[in-house]
This record gives sequence, C-alpha cells and structure tokens, in this order.
Amino acid sequence: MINRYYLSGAIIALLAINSISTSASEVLYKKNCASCHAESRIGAMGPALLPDSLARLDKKLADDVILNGRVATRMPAFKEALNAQEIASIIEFIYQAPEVMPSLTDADIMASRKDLGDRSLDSNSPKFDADPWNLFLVVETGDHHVTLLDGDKFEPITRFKSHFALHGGPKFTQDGRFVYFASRDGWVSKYDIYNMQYVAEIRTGINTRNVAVSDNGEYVAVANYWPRTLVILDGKDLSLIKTIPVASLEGKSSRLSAVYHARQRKSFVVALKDVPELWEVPYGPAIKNPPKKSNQQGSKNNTKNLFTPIHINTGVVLDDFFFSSDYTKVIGATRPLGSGTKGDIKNGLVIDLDLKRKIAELDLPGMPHLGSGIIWNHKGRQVLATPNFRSAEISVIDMKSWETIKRIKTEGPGFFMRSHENTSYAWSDVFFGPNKDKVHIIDKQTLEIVKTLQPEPGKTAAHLEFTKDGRYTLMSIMEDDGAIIVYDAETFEEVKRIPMKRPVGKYNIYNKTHLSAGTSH
Ligand code: DHE
Repeated sequence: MINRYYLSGAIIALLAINSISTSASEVLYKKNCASCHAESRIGAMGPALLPDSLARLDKKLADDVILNGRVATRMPAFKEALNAQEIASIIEFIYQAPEVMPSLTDADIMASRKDLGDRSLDSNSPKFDADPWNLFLVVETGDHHVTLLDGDKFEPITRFKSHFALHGGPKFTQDGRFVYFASRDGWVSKYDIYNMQYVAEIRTGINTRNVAVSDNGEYVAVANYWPRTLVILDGKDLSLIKTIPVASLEGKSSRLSAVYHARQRKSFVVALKDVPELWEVPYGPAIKNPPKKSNQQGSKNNTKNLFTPIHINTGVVLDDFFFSSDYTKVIGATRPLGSGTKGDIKNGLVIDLDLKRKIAELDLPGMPHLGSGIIWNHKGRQVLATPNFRSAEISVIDMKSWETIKRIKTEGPGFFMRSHENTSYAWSDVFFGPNKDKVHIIDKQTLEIVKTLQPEPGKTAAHLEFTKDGRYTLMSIMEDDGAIIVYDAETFEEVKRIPMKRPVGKYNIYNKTHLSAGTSH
C-alpha cells in the first residue's frame, strides 16, 4: 500500500523535479548518501553511483531501494528521512554524469590493497573433508555471498561474504587452491579455498568487467570500462604491477569488454569495446606447441615484450569471445560501431592470433552469445554451439569449414549453455522472455532437443555446470529465494535442491582448471 501510494507520489515528484536545483540535489546526496557511496560517487562501503555503474538498475528500482533499503546489505530505508520529491531529486542526480568523471590513479589503487586473513594457520591441504577437485563455488548475488559446495554430497562446506555484485566467472589457479573474483565496482579479491579465508583485495577500477588469471596465479589482468585501463596485478598478493591505458593504434581511447587467459600462448587476450581492435598481451614467451610437463615455463627474465599489447586490426568492433581449444583462433561477435552499421560483415568473425587477421566470417543470427559457447565432437568433427541473446535458436558451427550445420529452434533466446566430455547432452537455458523458466536438453549427435525442463514455473532457471565426472548437472533458480537444483545428467531426474539466494553462476574447479570443452574458462 505504502509503495503504491509512494510510487504515484514519486511520479508527481519526478514531474516537479525541475524545482530542485542540481546543487540542491547534490546537497541532498552529500547529506544522505556520500558517507557510504563517497562524495565523488565512486563507491566506498556502498557501490558506485555513476551512470555507467547504474546502467543495469531501472530508475523505478533505484527509487524502491532508496525508499525501502536493500535486503541483506547495509543500505537503509530512507522512507522516514526523505520525501518523494527529495528521493526523485537524488535519483536524477546520480543518473547524471558528473562534470568531471572521477579517476583512480595508481596511488589510489595501491592504497586500496589489503592483506586479509591469518596466514599463520594456513595449511597446504584442504581443511575440509571433500574432493578438492569436485568443489563448486556458487556466486549468490541475492545477498552477495559465495558458497563453497561439496560436488559429491551436494552440501555447503562454507559460505562467505563477497564484494557487491560479482560478475564474470571466478578464476582459479591451476592447482585449484586459489580463486580470484571481480566485482562490477572494481574490487578484485583473492580467496584461499583450502584454508577458507581471503588472502587479499584491491580496487582496480570504478566500473570493471572481469579478470583473467595466469595458470599458476602469477598474474591477474583486470578489464575496466572506467577508467579505460587494463590493470596487471601480481597474483600472489594483488599488488599493482602495471596500469595500461586503453587506446587504439590511432590513439582513440576505448572501454574494455573483457579479458581472457590464453594458457598455451602465455598471454591475455583483450576485447576492446569502442574500437575495431583486439589485443594480445604477452606475460611470458609464447609457446606454440606447449610442452607436456608444466615445469617448462617461459623465463620470467625475458621481459622484453612483457605486457606490451599487440594490436590486431579486426575491421569491426568485436564483443563477446570464444576460443578454439588450442587458443590460436578467436571467434568474436560483431557489434555495430558509431553509425550503428558494420557494413556487409556478418555477425561473427574468426581471427587467427598467429596470422593476426580475420580468416572467416560466421553466419550467425541476431546477437550470438559466444562467451557461453561450447565445443563437442559431432560425427568426427569439432563443432561450436552458441546460444543467442536475440534469436530463439542455438547455432551449431563446424570448426573447420566454419559453416553453420544446424540452427536448433528454442523456446526463446538463451544466455548460458553447458555440457561435459562424459555426457551425450548439452543443456541450454531460455533466459529471456516468457519461457525463462525452461531449460532445453539437446542430444549432441542428433542435434535435437530431447527434453525441456521447467523446474519452477515463472522462476528463472539458468546457468548450468557439471560435476567433475559429468554425472550430474547443477542448475540455478535465479531468484532471491532461489536454489541450486542437482539433476542426474543421464536420466534428467532431480536429485537434490539446495536453497540459495539468487545463485547466478556456479563453477566446478576441476572442469574450469582442466579446460573442459563443455564450459567456459
Ligand atoms: Fe555476464 C560472464 C558480459 C550481463 C552473469 N559476462 C560474462 C563474461 C562477459 C560478460 C564478457 C565473461 C567474463 C568472464 O567470465 O571472465 N554480461 C556481460 C554483458 O555484456 C552483459 C550482457 C551486460 C552487462 O552489463 O554486463 C552481461 N551477466 C549479465 C547478467 O545480467 C548476468 C546474468 C547476471 C549478473 O550478475 O550480472 C550475468 N556473466 C554472468 C555469469 C558469467 C558471466 C554468471 C560467468 C559465466 C561462466 O559460467 O563462466
């Protein structure tokens, strides 16, 4: 009742907002919000309140958060302290860009770094009784926590607080002991899974996309929207090694969409959001045919080209990437640039990182979500399957001829698709539209949907991940009062339901560190 009354009040208030001047809005912001979100709005205990950071939050929701507070966070309710017009005025203020965008200097970054936890109690083996390879980390954005889940018993081992709004997959060291998280607000944290405690944290950006980590955790690369930087950290304690400003060869600055780790090449591959370039940033001498033994690492002393970006002209802006198994080919989804056109170029490109040029175009409809693509063997050849953000279909592409061999019709556009080497099926959600509560199961040989699950009508069922052996599939009910549902991957029967608070992604340590073709890395 209060809400309905208030909302109509807020709409009237928004119409009358011109009567509150910008400086008065700023005064209101400083009085009520700055202590947690910082005067510069870059965030402190609370998240950043800048237009880019708020892009995913509808103004009506922002209004509700200020009025009623945010459950399971320290955001209080302001319904007693502020009237509708004042709240509307603060909303107008925070959704406008400041005259000068706040910056984050190297000194600021270094000053934000903290060692965490008590190292004196550290052990080199897990302090829990579970297979350390068959663990899942479940990111719960409902109350900003992470659950460490035993992948055999499907029981939580521990649950710990994360920074606000983690995004992108957590990245593991190859031994499976440490994991790195990135929050949309620019915080990077390192967590010791064996000892179940954080190691360190640092703020490297104001608006961050994701992190990539070299195999043994030597280096962490962070991709930012703002400031426009690629940040390189020492993976041991997260201290700052280098900040690389992002600009094309012509000097045009760009946001970064994401950064990826190319294990075989000892490099980070970087997606630029505003210019038609792709970067490869070496962190060690590239190895074309990687040795079988992991002790043959590149020498750290050969620092000549270390962290110097190699610019590859892509001719068109690419967003959202997928890699061939040997990481020599990057498959990117094309996005319109500036004028909104991209000429005759199709929706996907294949770039050869050795040749440093495009070698094929892909016939993909709508807006493919290549980041969620997976690979499997289909009748003796490798195929790539990708869901689509706009089109109700999954494209299956031959990775030799780069031709589309099948367009599997689905009940709506999907977000995440997953499989495993030991299963005959691939699972894909229907994330967008009225069928967001459904998940398709596809036979990897017939390329037909064999079953559609609808675990909780009306609730978003999304993001899949398999156990180490591929016997079970874990699915999220992505709601505040959500759950992880465990399915038998062969019979598709539900095995267990574990309550969770908006579990977004779940990540199996073995599958991620062993680069399973059925999941992202
Ligand atoms: Fe993500 C991964 C980009 C919106 C949940 N998302 C990624 C990655 C990129 C990306 C580039 C790969 C990075 C990595 O894993 O290191 N995501 C984008 C977007 O551009 C988009 C569409 C809009 C945006 O503003 O960021 C977007 N993503 C979302 C969501 O709305 C999701 C569903 C919920 C959320 O919390 O933001 C979401 N994204 C995820 C998840 C992964 C991810 C769970 C990791 C998937 C995995 O299994 O590895």
